[in-house]
Amino acid sequence: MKLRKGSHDATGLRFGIVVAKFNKFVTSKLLSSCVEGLTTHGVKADDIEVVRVPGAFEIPLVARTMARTKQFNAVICLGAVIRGDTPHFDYISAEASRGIGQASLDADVPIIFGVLTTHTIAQAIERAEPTKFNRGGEAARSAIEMATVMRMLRAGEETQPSAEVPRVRRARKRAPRKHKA
Ligand code: INI
Repeated sequence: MKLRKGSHDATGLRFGIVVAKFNKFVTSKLLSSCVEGLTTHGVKADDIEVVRVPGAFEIPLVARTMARTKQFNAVICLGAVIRGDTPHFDYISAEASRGIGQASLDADVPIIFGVLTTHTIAQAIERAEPTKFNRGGEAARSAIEMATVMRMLRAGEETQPSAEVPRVRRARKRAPRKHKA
């Protein structure tokens, strides 16, 4: 059996981030957690390039353009689309998700969907909060995992069995045996 899976060691990798300014009170938190997630896994600050766009609708074009430069091992998209009283939410969120997926396939580079789509402002805040769902940090980890697995696939390498973390089976605690007197 051949096994290939990404790692979380991002040393030497380069990342692009596209972040929407719309709902900045949420997206600025996503951005800081994402950058922190990348740097704690070994990415140098100089190897991260951030581009701001007006809203989530504008993310796919910029993500695709960045990815097509081939200067980045992965591109991360960050945004927050929050439902309002009109159908606007449905158009923006559908176009952002479809466009980001398409951009990744077109450019042949991992592009990560770190765009929140929520019913309420409270849900968005909760998901951007580093101490709660921390979707910014999660997007960083997904980007590293995809960048490393794609590098491996392209080089035709395999994950060494020793790199696998063995599952530790916990012994069930037994009641002490009663000894006959
Ligand atoms: N953009 C977002 O990123 N989030 C939203 O919640 C949002 N809403 O609700 O309108 C939003 N709209 C702006 C949109 O992304 C574009 O920037 C705009 O339509 C110009 O093309």
